[in-house]
Amino acid sequence: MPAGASLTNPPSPRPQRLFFALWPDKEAARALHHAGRELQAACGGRLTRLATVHLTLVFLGEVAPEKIPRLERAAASVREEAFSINFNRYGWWKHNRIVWAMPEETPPPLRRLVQGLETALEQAGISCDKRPYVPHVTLLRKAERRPQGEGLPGAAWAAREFVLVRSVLDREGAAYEVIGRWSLREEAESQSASS
Ligand code: 2AM
Repeated sequence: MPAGASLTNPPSPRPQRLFFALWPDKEAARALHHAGRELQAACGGRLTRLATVHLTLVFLGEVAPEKIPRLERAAASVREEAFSINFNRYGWWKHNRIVWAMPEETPPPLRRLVQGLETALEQAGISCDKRPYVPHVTLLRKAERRPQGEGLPGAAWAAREFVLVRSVLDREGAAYEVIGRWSLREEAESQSASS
């Protein structure tokens, strides 16, 4: 038993690193992973694994496990329509050496989804990253040179649900586990809800 712990007063479970995200279908994941591989040839760096390609919506950071039910209720209160995104811009951030894919234009339902989640979390008393939202899929980390992304095809992605993800660091980088999922409304459903 670790020093300081006792049977009558067990140590509280460890905080978990969590974030809300969109997870791509197989085709979109493959297209983005392929783009990452092409870009890697020119700019080096570490390629995001196919299984971990994702779009972060809201980053929560370390969350105490007892807050998770509240977090889930907040997520369930967010109602947004399904939408599609076309990741057709490739570029990098020099300061953190990330090579990314972005949509040329952010779809309004994506922006509303992020704002809806942030508001629901705030009302539930759960803090999250407050920096302005920049939708991006990280394709490479520790890139050595600026990418030349011209001529690469875009990747279309149909978002039908959002997920809550736990991130655990392992020897290969971050391993992600989906611990909750919520559907976005299909068009017919959105129309009948708004009429
Ligand atoms: P990144 O790919 O740009 O690093 C899991 O770490 C996910 O959360 C990644 O998509 C990562 O974005 C994002 N993330 C990590 N730390 C973050 C932070 N402090 N603020 C916002 N997003 C963060």
